[in-house]
Amino acid sequence: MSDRCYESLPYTHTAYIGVGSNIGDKAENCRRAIAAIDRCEGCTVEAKSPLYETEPVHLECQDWFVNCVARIRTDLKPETLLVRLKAVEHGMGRRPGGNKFGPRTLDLDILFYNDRILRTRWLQIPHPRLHQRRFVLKPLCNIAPELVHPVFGQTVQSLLSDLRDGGKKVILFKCDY
Ligand code: PH2
Ligand code: MG
Ligand code: MG
Repeated sequence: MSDRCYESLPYTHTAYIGVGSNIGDKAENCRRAIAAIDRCEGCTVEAKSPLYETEPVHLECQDWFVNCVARIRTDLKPETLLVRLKAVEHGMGRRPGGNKFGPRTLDLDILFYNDRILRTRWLQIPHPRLHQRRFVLKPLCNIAPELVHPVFGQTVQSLLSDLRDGGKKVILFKCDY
């Protein structure tokens, strides 16, 4: 991550990945996931936010999550990146099925891919709910406050300050991991 020479890397795209876990050693799952993404061919992790302990949303009767966000540089097209991220999830014990919003060892979501807008059955970029989620906007703000959402034309910082979610709890947990 830190000892690479970015100047010489051919990676041309910038993507933001949401990372979450609420089963097992949640912080360790997030740390290992980011390391695994960095090892994927065609991807390098350029920045990662602190880890946050976050109150569950959408399905509230489940354990709290640990969440963070990573910025990557990549040569992979979005569909291929999604396949790689699914493989990382699978490698960390995630299995298909289960509640869409329910407990998971690892969840990796593409939040942004350059300023691309993509809406297919399999993949929606920007992530369709990111602007409603404090557990995404808060860590995103740590690494990219000025990033503009290509659909809403608002910065991440402004989306966070406009957010009316009843004050869902997002608590700083760890900066170094
Ligand atoms: N992921 C969900 C549903 N709810 N809540 C929090 N706090 N963090 C998450 O990552 C999360 C969630 C489904 O992807
Ligand atoms: Mg998700
Ligand atoms: Mg997901």
